[in-house]
Amino acid sequence: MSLIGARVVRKEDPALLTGQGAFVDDLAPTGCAFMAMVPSSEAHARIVSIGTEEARRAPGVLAVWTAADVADLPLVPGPPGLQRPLLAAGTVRYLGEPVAVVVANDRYQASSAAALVVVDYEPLPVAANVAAAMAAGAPLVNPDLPSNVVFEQGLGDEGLAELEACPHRATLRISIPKCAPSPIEPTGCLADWGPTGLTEWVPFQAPHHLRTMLSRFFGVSQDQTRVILPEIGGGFGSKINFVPELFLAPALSRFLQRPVKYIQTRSEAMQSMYHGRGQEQEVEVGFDDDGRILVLRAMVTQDNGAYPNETGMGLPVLTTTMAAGCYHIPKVVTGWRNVLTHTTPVAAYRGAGRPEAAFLIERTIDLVADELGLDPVEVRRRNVIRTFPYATHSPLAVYDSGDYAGALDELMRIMDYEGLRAEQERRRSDPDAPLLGIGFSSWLEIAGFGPPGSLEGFGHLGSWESVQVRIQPDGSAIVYTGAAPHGQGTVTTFAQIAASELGIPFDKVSVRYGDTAVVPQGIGTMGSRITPIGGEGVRTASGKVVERAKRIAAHLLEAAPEDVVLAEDGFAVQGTPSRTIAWSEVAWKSFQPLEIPSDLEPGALDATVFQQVSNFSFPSGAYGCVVEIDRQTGRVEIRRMYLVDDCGTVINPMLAEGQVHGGVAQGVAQALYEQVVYDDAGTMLTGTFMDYLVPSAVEIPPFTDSFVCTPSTSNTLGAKGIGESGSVGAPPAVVNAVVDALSPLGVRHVDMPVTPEKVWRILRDGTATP
Ligand code: MCN
Repeated sequence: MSLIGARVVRKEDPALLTGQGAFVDDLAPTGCAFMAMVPSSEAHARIVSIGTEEARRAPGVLAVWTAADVADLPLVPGPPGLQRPLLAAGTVRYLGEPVAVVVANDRYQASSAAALVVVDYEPLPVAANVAAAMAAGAPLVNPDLPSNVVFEQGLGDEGLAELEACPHRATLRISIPKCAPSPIEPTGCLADWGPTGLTEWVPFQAPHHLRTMLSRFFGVSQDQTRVILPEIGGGFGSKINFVPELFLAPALSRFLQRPVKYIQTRSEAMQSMYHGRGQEQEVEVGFDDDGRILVLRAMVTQDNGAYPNETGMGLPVLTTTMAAGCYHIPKVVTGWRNVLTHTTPVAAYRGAGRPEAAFLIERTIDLVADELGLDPVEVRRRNVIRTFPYATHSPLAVYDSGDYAGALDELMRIMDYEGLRAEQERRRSDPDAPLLGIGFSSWLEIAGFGPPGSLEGFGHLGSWESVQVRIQPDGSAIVYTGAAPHGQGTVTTFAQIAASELGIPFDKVSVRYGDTAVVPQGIGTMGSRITPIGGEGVRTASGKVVERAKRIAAHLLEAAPEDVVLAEDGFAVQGTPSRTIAWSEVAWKSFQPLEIPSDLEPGALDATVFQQVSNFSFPSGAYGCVVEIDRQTGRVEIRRMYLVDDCGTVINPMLAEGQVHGGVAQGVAQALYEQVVYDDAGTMLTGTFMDYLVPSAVEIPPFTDSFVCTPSTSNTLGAKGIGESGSVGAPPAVVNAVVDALSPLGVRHVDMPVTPEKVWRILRDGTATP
């Protein structure tokens, strides 16, 4: 009867496939006005003047606002003391920062008029990267702060003596460039102030938090503030951040007494949608003759862009928390710093700090193997953790369960490692054959954000999720949840869990989310939490409903409650299968006082839980990658990726595989293609998809999938998150394969993205320096 583990097709798809899903841009209420932003054309400059007259006179224009017009409004919600303005006031701090906003009767009038706003800038010195921002005399991004380093936890001397005592030592410097999240739907919103208050339709990952912030921002009660999620075309973390547009549209709607819509263009998304990644890592590692790692010291410097936010500042914390990966390392010392630069703000992007951690430790493992001339798989085997729970160097991370060696064994089984090494040897002696590289990553990440108290400093992340399960009088079930999915199949997953727990057919279970007037409280999507926390909530709430329903069923069947068991779409008396009653009958009778036990109150069969869990979950896996490198052009082609995942109990293997493939696609993209580039003046050189390669199906390699399963001990489902796994595990596997292919040239490290030009230069110069 259980659907846990079944390849059920998605309930979400029929509406999307038949064009009936409504995204925010499909909504067009009567009288809707359109908003366009005027972005800064400078990375750092004093605003001398803003000329708005011509724009105001343009056809259809209803209002043009600059900082002076919003002076009475609060700042955009963010870390206290570090909040950004709605519109740049006096100074712009990154290219693309909103300077003015124009509202007109249609979007073309709005964007044409926005182009007529004339801003006179006096350019100021720019710090476009962390090196420039940390240099002596660097221009301050935030003049109210003493330096561009906003938060820092130094390494000090800790671990140095232990490092000195190690038989072998090595160092590694890694630079991880920024990525643009690039969901298929850029962001947008539609705000409407009506007689009952504000309604905002917005693709957002935490609607209740936005509701709270809107209500505070405008000084109206939560009752008068409603946030509705339309269909969402992907988010990948980028739709969890507060941006000025989400507050400007309601402000303008209130002012104009008309609905106001904003739809970001693709070019605006490249500049304004918060970027991800962006780290400099310095690693020192000490190890013995057998490749056992004894000491790891790592300093992580995070580029936060011009305005820091909670998720962005949390990135180096997550990286350093997970820096030791799945390995038992007796001494781990980590430090981090958040640095402001004159670039687009940086925030969570799929994986958020954990891809960077996996890259750090998995590159380090290969470095150790290289130093000792050992096989990288063998070095992994010698260092992996084998007993659980495992307390790490960080109080945040106590690993719940895992079988890291088992995942490696499974990887060896599916990829014919020995055959590949033999082929590599043959290729190396044939100057005309492409180089072959084989790379691994035994990655591990922290997901299921988070147990109570663990993420208090991270704004709205954690720590519970709301779920209500309600049986309708016709015997169908509705699951209401505060989880706010944006493409990952939550409706199907929750329906599978509820159907399994309630014994109600899958087709008779529906799932509602994403309207704060329908689901009053919730947290949302971040840190692959919906299945381990929200899914657990579905199970808990369903169990409570079953308990109440059993008592009524027992009363109606004239049996003892302990003898009543779930049967197909209803209940039966144990040992007497012919004595049954349907859910519909029990649900209908639950409203009738004379039909239920006298100590029960009449009312719906429902239960609400605010589900908490005892710990994060720690998904892991072993990925293998085989690359071929063209010796003439430097082009890296991935021949195949081998993916072994452990997300504990798999609820829906088809959706889990889809999640892995999507994440791996993003990981491969980061490893080989994607990189946001700024010049020293803070000008973004990768402002369009002509310069920033988001891979298509052609660039995505074939995969071989497999799963191992170590159930999580953090929830009774045994589920770990899998929504970010691929993006965590893929980059080091790909880059390790590239370095493996180039290792005869003395190459020990190549930074991402491994572009053909980079590899071509290495091949041409025959040098280890990329
Ligand atoms: N699943 C499963 N068994 C498990 C865990 C998950 O079958 N043990 C499947 C379920 O189908 C579930 C899905 O995987 O619906 C993802 O579940 P989970 O790992 O709990 O992650 P979340 O639902 O919390 O999703 C968030 C995660 C994050 S943080 C980002 S970013 C992300 C992602 O997932 N962005 C996505 N996946 C995305 N997928 C799409 N299509 N679009 C995005 O923007």
